[in-house]
Amino acid sequence: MSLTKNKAVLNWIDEMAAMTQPDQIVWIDGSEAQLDALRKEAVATGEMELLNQEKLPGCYLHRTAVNDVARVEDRTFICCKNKEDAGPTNNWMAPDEMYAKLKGLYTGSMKGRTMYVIPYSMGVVGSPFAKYGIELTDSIYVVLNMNIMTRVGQKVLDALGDSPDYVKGLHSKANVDPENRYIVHFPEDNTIMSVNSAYGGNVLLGKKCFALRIASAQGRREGWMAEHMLILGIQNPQGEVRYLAAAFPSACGKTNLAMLIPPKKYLDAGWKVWCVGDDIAWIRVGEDGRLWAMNPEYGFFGVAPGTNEKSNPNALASTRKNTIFTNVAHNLDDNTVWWEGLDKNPPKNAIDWKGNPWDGTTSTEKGAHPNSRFTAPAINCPCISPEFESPKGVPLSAIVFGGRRAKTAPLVYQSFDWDHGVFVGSAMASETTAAAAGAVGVVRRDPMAMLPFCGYNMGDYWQHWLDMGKTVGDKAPKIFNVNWFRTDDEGHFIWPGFGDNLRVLEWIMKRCFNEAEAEETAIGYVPKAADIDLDGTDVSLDTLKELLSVDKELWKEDAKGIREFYSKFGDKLPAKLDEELKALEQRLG
Ligand code: GTP
Ligand code: SPV
Ligand code: MN
Repeated sequence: MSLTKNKAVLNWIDEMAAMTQPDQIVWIDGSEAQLDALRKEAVATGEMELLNQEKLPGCYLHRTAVNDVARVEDRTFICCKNKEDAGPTNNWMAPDEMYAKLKGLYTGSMKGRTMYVIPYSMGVVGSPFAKYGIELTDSIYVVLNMNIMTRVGQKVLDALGDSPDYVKGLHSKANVDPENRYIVHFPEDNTIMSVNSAYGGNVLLGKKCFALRIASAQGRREGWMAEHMLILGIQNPQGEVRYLAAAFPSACGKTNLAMLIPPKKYLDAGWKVWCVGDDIAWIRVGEDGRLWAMNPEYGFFGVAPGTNEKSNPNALASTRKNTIFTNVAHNLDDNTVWWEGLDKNPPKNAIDWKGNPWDGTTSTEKGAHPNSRFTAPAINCPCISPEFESPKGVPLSAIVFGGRRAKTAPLVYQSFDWDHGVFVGSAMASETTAAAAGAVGVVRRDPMAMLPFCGYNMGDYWQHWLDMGKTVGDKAPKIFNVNWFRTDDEGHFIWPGFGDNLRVLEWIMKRCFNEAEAEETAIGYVPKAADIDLDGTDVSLDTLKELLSVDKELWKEDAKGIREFYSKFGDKLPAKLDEELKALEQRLG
């Protein structure tokens, strides 16, 4: 039975059902009774496994196909009328051609299956900043994950009323055929179509597809921004909470930074970090003329490997109930989960992420896939911010960019001003990770951590950033760049990272409130070494100086790389960014 009288919604569902031909259509109302029946069904069919309910109440394990464990960037498309509007960093096909191609793949793809209709909201239902979507899917796993990651159910349809203003999302896992896998966005139609995958970012359409690719295009039209950013609040010993948003590429530390636990000295002094979001920020100009950031999601789809009691206790705590684990190792002795970096005691009697028997004490194979994930409700997080459900979000004092750079980028630096900060973001580079299919550890340009997620021409996107800066003027957040990943000659990380990153955030926040000094370099303002508190670390002052050093020769090389990257954008490159690059080249000599 349908849960709405909305004609636009009903007509579209009719059309999609006629094409995919499901045996039945089930509307997700958001009730616990319905969700629980779906969990039981998924367990009965083997789609999910029920874990130890004493140790992990409400938790399940799921394994995806071995060929389907990460986002697929080379099969992700932005289909707008003009190719130029997708830009040189996106795959493009003409909308008509793509719709026709997809029709072939979707026709009959849900035969013998149920089509679930998931009404969901990005942001607090009913708030002026929320946006609604409907995802049609033939996967219970998708329904249950969407229910954790977004606000789902009847309340969303009630808030939508008879408005046609929602994002249409069609997902069919079809045969999970990698050769016919497509993740397609039609920003001009607010439509997403995903086929032949059943993995995370490819199929939880509220996340990267809507909240970044479609929303970035909406934000450009409507004067706001959708960014691949965590949002956190830092409470200082005086009790003030100051907020920042940070863009790091996939698997480069957003979840970890967002849930940071301060080092002992800071804890004792009364510092606390509040998590508002760990992956996506929607940023608008507030009534006070400042930039405000809200997290449109409702849960975390976090990287499991490396998460442990020491590195990120808050993330681990978030996964102790009502969580779905994907592609981790299954410990058969106590029916729990394990992943590399959880502890030093891998299970002996286990099933690995591929579904094979696995003895962690002897096997050289990994138990969990490097991109294995947990889907956990945000409210599970011990440090979730009291502002998490505040519809308009929190006011930003700082925006931070960062990536994985073994060399070149110092631990932290500040841009000279907003426009220079946009340049810094546009020139970001980072080593690729397991979050996307393809080679790992290759340095590539990843502007604002949005390379795989920008729903329009990246040149226009940079111009939008410059324009937003003009709108907020001197109320703009200060812009910084960080790098937790500098390595020594043996390839070891030099900076301890994780909780100790607060030492860097402290300097960043002080800079925003004129409470700390800096040294001017060719690339921006760098802290005076004495201004980063090393008390309680093993880091020596010399090592810190090394971490903060700017090697002009490496930067000259980098500037060449930026120029080459920029050349792809032709006249879409904002003149201002070309000027910023020339100014950098001049400062480097
Ligand atoms: P997505 O969910 O893919 O967008 O990733 P993310 O940016 O949230 O990355 P996440 O915080 O999950 O971190 C990914 C990996 O980076 C994990 O293996 C972490 O252990 C590692 N990591 C995070 N922070 C640090 C740090 O400060 N130093 C070091 N050396 N590693 C870190
Ligand atoms: C990322 O890859 O940046 C993620 C995971 O956050 S996914 O949802 O798969 O995109
Ligand atoms: Mn992400």
